[in-house]
Formats: sequence, structure tokens, C-alpha cells
Amino acid sequence: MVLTKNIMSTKFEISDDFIAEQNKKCEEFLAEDFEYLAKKLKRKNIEIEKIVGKAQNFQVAVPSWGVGTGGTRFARFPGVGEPRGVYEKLEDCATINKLVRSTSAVSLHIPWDKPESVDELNSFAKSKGLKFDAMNSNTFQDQLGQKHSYKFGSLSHADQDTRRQAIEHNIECIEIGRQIGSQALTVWVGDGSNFAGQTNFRRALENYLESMREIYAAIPADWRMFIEHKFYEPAFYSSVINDWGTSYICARELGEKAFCLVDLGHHAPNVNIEQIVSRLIQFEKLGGFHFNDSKYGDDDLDAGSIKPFQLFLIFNELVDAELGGLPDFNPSYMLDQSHNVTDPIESLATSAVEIVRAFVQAHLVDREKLTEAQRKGDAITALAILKEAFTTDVSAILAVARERGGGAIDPVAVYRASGYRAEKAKERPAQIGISAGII
Ligand SMILES: [Mn+2]
Repeated sequence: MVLTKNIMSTKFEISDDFIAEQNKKCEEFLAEDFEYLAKKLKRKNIEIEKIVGKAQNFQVAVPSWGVGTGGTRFARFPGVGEPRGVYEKLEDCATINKLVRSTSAVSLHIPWDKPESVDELNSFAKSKGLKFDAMNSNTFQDQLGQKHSYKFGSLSHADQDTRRQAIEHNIECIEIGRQIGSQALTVWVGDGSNFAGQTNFRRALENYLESMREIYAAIPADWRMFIEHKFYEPAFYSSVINDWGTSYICARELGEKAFCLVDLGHHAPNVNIEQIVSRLIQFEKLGGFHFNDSKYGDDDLDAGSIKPFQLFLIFNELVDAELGGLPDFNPSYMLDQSHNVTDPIESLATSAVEIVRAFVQAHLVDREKLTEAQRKGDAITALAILKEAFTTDVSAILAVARERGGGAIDPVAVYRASGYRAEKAKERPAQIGISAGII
């Protein structure tokens, strides 16, 4: 196909050589910082190279919809050179991975990213060094020509034919996912109500479970199904899958391939998310995360930008489980945020770095001392142990891990110096009607 040839060739890329050249500007200072941090950690019997290895192995997936400028229900302010289809989204995702080297998987959203040819999509992703993470279904909006509307719900809809349509869409997502090497399906529904009495709570959840059982039956043996909850919006009085408890109950009802997905923005304000994470770990139902940050509601702000200590505390639970050798502990990590005022590539690269930062810091916690402090009821020492890890500046570890993988010491600076966005603005003239979704 001629179109493919155009996609595959002559597009601007940030080269490995350019990154290496830019890195030279900061290598000397980085070496100094790294040496100092190595000494500092040595005093605590922490081998810095071991931590660098952890950072290098850490991966967080990028959602295809994240590389477009987001928006709110009030407005969207598109940037220049935005991706206009799945191939251009993959180009941007590959650019993020080139800079940070920890985002080699992309999560697709159907139908937004539905490929005309799966083979082409696979070979394009491969040529960009990308693979595919969880599939995301969409029954929260109507598509052109769709027979039944989701205005009053999808998998939990009172009408059987509407539920059937939503089930079949999810099964189609699994089918596409199988062909592109994905191994998970994330299901989020906007189903709920805006008025007291509008729906029957129990019947809606029964309908949801009945629909999900059919989807679950289509989940391949080596896949996982993730249930994403969200306490409000688009429904503002009640949501069917509103909290982690409902999510847990549904995952348990469905079977061993069903897990709960924790989106950090999908909780009421001040909820103790790290404790929820711990509960789900304990009962072996933690499937994965959608990382973002939040101040008031589901703001979809950049991960680590508002509450970095909370992010650290979540990773403290995850690392505790990792080091505790829990069987089959393998949560799936993904970013899911909306970029309304920034270049999405800069936001996603920065957020990926912040996720690895929290993970690395959690590895610095002296767990023996912490257990001892807990045994003694020494709350001051317990917090001090966590704070010591959290306040350690691990930037040099993160930068060295990126550089050793071929990435940028300073991802945003290298990205800006490359002129990538200006090149994309030339290659991708703006299109009317492109929209980005956030789930
Ligand atoms: Mn999400």
C-alpha cells in the first residue's frame, strides 16, 4: 500500500546519535552526582548498581490516546503536529521511549485505534521498537452507525440487545489484541445514573456481571482481564463500578483471570489509595495501574506532579510485595492522564521518569528497620525511615539508567533541542474533528 510506504519512510525521528551527542553536555556533572550518591547509599549498605539495574528493568506502558492533547468537557486546545491516526500516535510513543527507555509498550483503544491491517500495524510497531500492552474497549460513547446507543449504559444496560452489542465489542477487542500480542483487556464502563431512582442498583450490577461473564469466557488462557472502577463521571449520582470494593467483588465473581485496575484519579478525595493497593495485593486481585495525579477529582494531572509522596507510598506497597516474593505478583503499569496545557510527549516522558523515581525510592526503604520500628510501636522512626528513602534524590540513578539504555540524560531538553514538534507540525497538518479521550 502506498499509504504504508509514506508512513514507513521519510518521517522525522530523533536519532540515537543525536541523543548521545546531547548527553555529552551533562555527562560530567552526572558522573559527579552518581559517584556522590553511590557513596551515600554505600553507607546504608545499598549497592547503587543493583538499584540502577532495577530502574533499567522497570517498564510503564503509554496509552495511545495520551499523545494527543486532552481536553475537558468545556474545551480542548489542540497543539500543533498532533498525531492524526494510530501510526502517528505510535511514532510519538516511540519518541517517548527513545528519550526515557522505559515505555516500550503502547496500550491501544478500540475503536479509536482500530487498524485497517493488523499485519501492517505489527510490522510498524516492531520497526519502532514497540509492543502492545492491554487493549481498551469503549462502550462509553456511541460510534457512527452504531445500532444501539450507550446513552443509558452499556454492559449494564436494561436492554438486552444493547448489552449484547457491548459484549461483542469487547470480544472484538480481545480478537484484535490476540493478533497484536496483547495479553490483557481493560474494561471501563461509564454506566450509572444521574437521578435517584433512574436505575435499579442491584439489577444494573447483575446485568454487568452477566455481560462480563460472557466477555471473560472469551479471554485467552494466558490473558488477564482488568476491571477499572471510577466513582463518578460521566454518571454523577451513581456509577455501576464505582469503587475498589465493587471491582474486587466482580473480579472474584468472574474468576482467576479477572483483576482490579487502580486508576489513581478514580477515588474520592483523601482516600488512602496505598491501603487499597495493599488490600488488593493481599487478596491477589491487583491487576495493574493507571498512573496520573489528582487534586480535586479525576483531574488526570501528570503522575507525581501534585502528590509525589502518595505515589511513593503506593510503590512502597508494591516493592514490599515484590521483595516479599508474593506468588504471581506481576502488576501491569500504565500512564493514563490528560495533557491540556503541555506538549503530551514532554508530559508523558516526565511522568514516566517520576514513576521510575517512586519505584527506585521505594527500593531504598530499610525494611528490616521499618519492621522493627513497627514492632516497637515507634511511629516517629517508622515515618523517618520512609521519609529518608523518599527525600533521597535519585535523579542520578534514573539518568544513568536511561543513558545506559540509549536514552536521554535530560529527556525534555533533548526533545526540545531536536525540534521534533516543529517537524511534526510540517508533516501533520491539523485536521478538524480529532478528539482525545481520557478514561
Ligand atoms: Mn484510567
